[in-house]
Amino acid sequence: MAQIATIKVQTASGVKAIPVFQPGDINGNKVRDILHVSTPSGTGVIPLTDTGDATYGFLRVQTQNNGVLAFHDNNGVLIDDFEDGNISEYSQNTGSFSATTGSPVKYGSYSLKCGTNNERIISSTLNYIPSAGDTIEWWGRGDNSYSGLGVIFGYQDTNNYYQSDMRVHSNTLKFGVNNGGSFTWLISKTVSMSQSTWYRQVIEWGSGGNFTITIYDASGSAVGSGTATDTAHTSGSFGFTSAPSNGTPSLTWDRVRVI
Ligand SMILES: [Ca+2]
Ligand SMILES: [Ca+2]
Repeated sequence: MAQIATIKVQTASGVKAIPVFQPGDINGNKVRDILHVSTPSGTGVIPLTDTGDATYGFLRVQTQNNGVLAFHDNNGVLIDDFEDGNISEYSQNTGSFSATTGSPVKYGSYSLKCGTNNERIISSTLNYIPSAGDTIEWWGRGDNSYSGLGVIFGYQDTNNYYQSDMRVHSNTLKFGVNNGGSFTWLISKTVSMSQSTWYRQVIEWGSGGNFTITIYDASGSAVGSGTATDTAHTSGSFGFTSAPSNGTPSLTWDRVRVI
């Protein structure tokens, strides 16, 4: 049984290197491979539960006591890339959103699309749900003059959540909080964005409630950013929203992850 890889795991006491041994594949409905790893008490078995994850350089591990855990590496942890071609994990205005093939797509074969303004979908069952202390990255673009799009996180209910938008139609970076039904924009900043162009928004959600939100173009250059402080929410569901507009938008999201 030869060692085939080393998994580096960020633990509370630093990065731990786990040697990985692969005796062979076991093809089942969910478990494709089984890795044998050395543990303090002998050799343990780790079944890998999602073959698609390897594409993005991270690992989901089914553990005995803690459910499925997602392990970081330098490529981050996937929240959703829509490559399963469905939005069955989401609820609320699902009829207005779809995970489909066809341009535009930033990564893989599928992207999330919406052609209705002021709608949203929310999920608590994605591969990873971000919380305070995480940095969220998502790609988005608008393809006509009514197009503003965003993400929702820390969502408890319709009256309690954070929302961070790239409003291409109004060249605005907007970040706000709904706290007990009272919505406040904490960042509202002019950022020049073009239609039919991919942008990446990075949301640094500090564990103490300090937010830094930056929009980058596809070449990696920052085109605008803003900061805010708010501690109303520290965890909750994740989702996507279309901004209010006075026409029919053309919106696309792709790969969302924690980096
Ligand atoms: Ca899905
Ligand atoms: Ca995709």
